[in-house]
Amino acid sequence: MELRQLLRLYVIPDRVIGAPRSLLEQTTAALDGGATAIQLRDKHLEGRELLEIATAMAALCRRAKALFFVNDRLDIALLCGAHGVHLGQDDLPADAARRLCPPDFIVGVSAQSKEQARRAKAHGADYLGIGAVYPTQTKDAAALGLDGVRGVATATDLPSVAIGGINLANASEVMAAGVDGLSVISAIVAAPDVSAASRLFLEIIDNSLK
Ligand code: TZP
Ligand code: MG
Repeated sequence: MELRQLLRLYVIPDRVIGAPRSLLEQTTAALDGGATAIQLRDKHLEGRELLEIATAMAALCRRAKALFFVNDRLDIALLCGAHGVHLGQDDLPADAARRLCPPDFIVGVSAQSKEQARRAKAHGADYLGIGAVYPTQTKDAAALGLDGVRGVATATDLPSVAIGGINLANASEVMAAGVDGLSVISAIVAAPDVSAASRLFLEIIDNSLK
């Protein structure tokens, strides 16, 4: 499947927001519900434990034929057998990361503006994470709004996912802003039924792409 299609429902498990379920339980449930990509994003775990969890998450994703990404940590992404890494504006630049990666490794970059999107493409990024779309309690990030997302998404021809404050009620309007998929934390991992929530998101996303 093409990268664009594999980015349709990009779920980011979270130890705190998704508690009491573990990262692995959240991953399994999201994959059962049809998540097409999973990202390990944890700003607190040390390398050893992160590598152990990443390796287990990578195996679950491979079995489900979903993509697996590690946020920030290229070293962990390369070591655990992830499909790629996701880098923010303060992380390694994509072109530097590329020098350490095998050729088919996927490098995703966060972009909040057209300029950042164009630079990410020039540096060899494979896809963009665009956001925050809406204000969210999950991360202190400026909200771009739908017009802002549309501007960043159309600044390059890279596949893109939107992130930030996305829920079942606004999912279709976010898709209509021109992204290829949605990246979601709280509306999925804090839902009573993670699989059911994933399934509902995927249905909205697939309907938007028809
Ligand atoms: N980057 C921009 S907003 C955000 C990240 C990691 C958090 C998204 O979380 P939620 O709970 O889906 O709003
Ligand atoms: Mg980062």
